[in-house]
Amino acid sequence: SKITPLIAGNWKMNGTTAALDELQALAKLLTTGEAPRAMVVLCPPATLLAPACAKTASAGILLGGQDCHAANSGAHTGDISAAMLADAGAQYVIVGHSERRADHGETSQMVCAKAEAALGASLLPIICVGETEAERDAGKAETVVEAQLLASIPSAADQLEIVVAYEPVWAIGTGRTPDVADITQMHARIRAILTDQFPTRGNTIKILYGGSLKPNNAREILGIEHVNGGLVGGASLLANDFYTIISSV
Ligand code: G2H
Repeated sequence: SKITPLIAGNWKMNGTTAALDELQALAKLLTTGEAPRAMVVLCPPATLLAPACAKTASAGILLGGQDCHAANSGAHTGDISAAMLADAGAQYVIVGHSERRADHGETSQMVCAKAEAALGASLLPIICVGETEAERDAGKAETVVEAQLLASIPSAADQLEIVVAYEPVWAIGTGRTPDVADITQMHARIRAILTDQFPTRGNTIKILYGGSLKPNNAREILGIEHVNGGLVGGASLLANDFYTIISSV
């Protein structure tokens, strides 16, 4: 398709400066091997963004944050703004990951405000949605994802670039993935919603799949229509595994 695929790694709360060696190894694989078809984004802990820049720039690896506050600055102890992430070298930021929604009570309205803040700081937000296992079992997966999409994506998405990540909650870190047919159906549904909501850009918004994407299932999942790349957690921590996934596109 004409959409350039994107593979994003999400290190979550993993990695100290020692992990920069792994990043160096990834950079080496990317510069010595065949040039990947996909764009590569790595979202390390915010503490590693600035030191990661030196390792990633020459290999074309882009950097992202894992969350941002909706405000630019102010009395928000412990939070990080989109402008701060940009200043540390990020070009992307994940917002609304299910772990943020679950652990920090983030609603879709809050996620939307974060995505707007990201766009305001010239970051591309990677906006995450996905149903729980109970919701899927109840036949509500598509309804839940649709409601999350409509409430989480800023209207500016028809003028500015955003990325959507579909991550079924029950597939995250569990080693379980949906059937190809289920991913196919959900991504087609998401594409239809995006095209309907955003007549100008909806057709080109990247829709990533996330949830136990591994070297052994990447080729099949990344080959599905309207899967424009992946958001990789656990398997992005090891350079060889992440590189295998990147090379599967
Ligand atoms: C989903 C994914 C990355 P994992 O959260 O965001 O993690 O690949 O470990 O399931």
